[in-house]
Amino acid sequence: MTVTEFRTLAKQVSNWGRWGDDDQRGTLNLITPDVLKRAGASIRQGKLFSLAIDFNRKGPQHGEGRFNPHVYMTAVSRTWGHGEVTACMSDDVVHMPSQCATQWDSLAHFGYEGKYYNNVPNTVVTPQGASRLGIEQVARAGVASRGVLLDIARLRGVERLAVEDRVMPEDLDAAEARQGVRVEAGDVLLVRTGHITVFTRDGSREAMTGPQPGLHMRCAQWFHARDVAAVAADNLAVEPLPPQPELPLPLHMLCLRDMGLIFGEFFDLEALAADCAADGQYDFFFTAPALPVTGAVGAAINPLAIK
Ligand code: UVW
Repeated sequence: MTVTEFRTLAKQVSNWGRWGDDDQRGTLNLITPDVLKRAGASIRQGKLFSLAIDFNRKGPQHGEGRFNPHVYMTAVSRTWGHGEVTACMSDDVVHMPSQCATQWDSLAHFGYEGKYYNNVPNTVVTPQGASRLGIEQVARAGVASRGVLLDIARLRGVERLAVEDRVMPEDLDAAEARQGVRVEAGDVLLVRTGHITVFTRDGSREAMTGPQPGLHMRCAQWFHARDVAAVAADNLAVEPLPPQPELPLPLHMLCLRDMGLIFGEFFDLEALAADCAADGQYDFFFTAPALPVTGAVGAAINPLAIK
């Protein structure tokens, strides 16, 4: 994929101005009351799946930069009261990067050529946080909709994709056809590569954060054509790693900056995918609210799929 192709794609998928020049919610605007009602109707069996990996010191981060969560106790079973009945109370502090495990990227997380979504200059992000497009925008929009899982590993008949594999738009079409489901406007799309199992099953942080399979940048066109509200996957960056110096993380650039479409990463889709394969229901109610932390550019989350 050349830079020229990238620029052509960027023009095709741009949503700048679509919901107004001041819009900060991007494709989350596609989750309309009708979409939410349809989402509710996709709870048909009463099964619930948590799609988060565990948040603890044994998480996938290592090396410089991002680190794994630390829990510090600020009160350890402290005794309250002096009478016959004494109470005990514990409090804590959780110290972690927003992007250390299962997460949303806000629209202030990734841009290019000095701009974030909707022509917002990158100077809105300062050491104190983002004054526009922060995660509070995602939090207030909610992130609850119909979710659809497209299982690309199962489509290709493998446990997980190989490091050099790319998910192309044609794979998304083929998975829909095989699974008998269609991604509609306002849906949250979950894509399974199986890559998370290098960490959850094999315990390799290096493989989890190293070279890995992911969605090719041409998938941006597919997301745009279908009016997807958000996209999440079971790898580190939705798209393949490592980034190429001449075009770093092109799917991030096209989706977060040009479309205003947020990414969910480090989703553990294994149990959900096995259940979907068993019962044939690949759509569900999906919710993954972020905490409205003013100015943060990402959020740790516990996404839920309810069938
Ligand atoms: C990077 O910032 C590299 O990616 P992510 O959105 O996956 O956290």
